[in-house]
Amino acid sequence: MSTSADPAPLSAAAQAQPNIALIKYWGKRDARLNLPAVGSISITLDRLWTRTCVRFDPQLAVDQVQLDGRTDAGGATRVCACLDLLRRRAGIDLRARVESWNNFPTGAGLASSASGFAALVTAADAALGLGMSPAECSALARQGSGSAARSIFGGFVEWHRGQRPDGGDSVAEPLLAAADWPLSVLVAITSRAIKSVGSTEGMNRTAASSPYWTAWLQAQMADLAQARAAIAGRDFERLAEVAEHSCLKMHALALAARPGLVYWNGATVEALHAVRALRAGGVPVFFTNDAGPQLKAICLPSAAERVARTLHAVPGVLEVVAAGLGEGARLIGADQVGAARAGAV
Ligand code: 2P0
Repeated sequence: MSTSADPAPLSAAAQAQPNIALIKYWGKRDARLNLPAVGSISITLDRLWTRTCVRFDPQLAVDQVQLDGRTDAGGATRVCACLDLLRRRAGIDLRARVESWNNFPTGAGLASSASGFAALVTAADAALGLGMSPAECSALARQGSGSAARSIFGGFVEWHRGQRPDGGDSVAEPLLAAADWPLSVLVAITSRAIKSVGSTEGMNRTAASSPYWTAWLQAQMADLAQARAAIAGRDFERLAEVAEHSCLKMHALALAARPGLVYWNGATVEALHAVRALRAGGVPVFFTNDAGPQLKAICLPSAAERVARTLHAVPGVLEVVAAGLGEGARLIGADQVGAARAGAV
C-alpha cells in the first residue's frame, strides 16, 4: 500500500501469458461487470507473452495506447475503460501512455486479450502503488476481458463464477503450479484471418438463442468437479475426456444459436480427427479449440514431438506453435518491453 512518504512510481512494466481453457467460459451473467455465467478452468502458457509498460503522465490530456508499435483505436476503448477502474481506485485523474507488445500474432486465437489485460492491470497496479492482491488484480482484469482473470495466475487455474451481484467473488485462483504437472501445448494455426464474430458477441447470441443454453449452465458444475479431481490426481485420461467434452459442448451450443456460429474450418476438423486418432493409438493427447479456427493439442511432454509432426502433416495446417505451462502475470523491467520484437515466435 502506498503512503504519502512512499509516492506511486507512476510507471511500471509487466508480462503476462495467454491461457487456454480446458473447461470453457461461454456466456455472461452480467454484461456490465463482465461476470461469467459459468466457472472455467485453464492452463497458462509459457513462451508466448504480452509485455506492457504503463506510464501515468500529468502532461497527457488523453490516454495513448499502442499495440505492437501501432496506435490501436479499437482496443484503446477497452484499455481506457480498464484504466478508469484503476484510476478510480487510486483516486487520481492522470492519463497514461500504454505500450504493449505481443510475441505472437494478435487475433490468431491465442487469447491476446487475456495476456493483454492481465499485463495491463499488473503494470498499472504497480505504477499507481495500489498494492492489490492477485485476487483483486484478477477481478479487475476480468472487467477488461473475462479470460484475463485467469492469466493473473500460472499453471492450472480456476475462475469462479461467483454468486455476488457485484462480482467480488468472481475471481480466479491457482489450482496447481505449472511445475507440478508439466504438459505440452501444440497450437495448430489453420487461418490467420481475424475471426468474423468476436467472443463477446458470440456468447451473447448463444445465450439469447441457443436451445441448449440451460443445459449448458446446469452441467458446468459437474465438468468443473471432474477436471479439478483429474488435475489434483494428475489423471491425464480423465482430464482429456472432460476437456474434449467441454469444448465440443461449447461449440454445440454455439452451432445451435441463430444464426449459428461456426468457428471451425476444414483443417480444424481434420486436426481434431488427427488428435483423436493419436489418442486411440495410445498417445497421451487431447484437443481443445476456442472461438476461432486454431486447434490446440495438449499432451504429456514425452508425446510433444510426435503430436507436432502429426499436426504439421494435416492439410491446411499453416504452422504449429509449441509451448509448455508457465507462470502468472509479474512485473518486469521497462527495458524488457522494447525487447519484445527480438523474442517473436
Ligand atoms: C475461454 N473463450 O474460456 C472461452 C472459450 C473463448 C472460448 O474466454 O467477452 O475474450 O472479453 O469476456 O475472454 C474468449 O472470450 O471474452 C474466451 P470477454 P474473452 O477461454
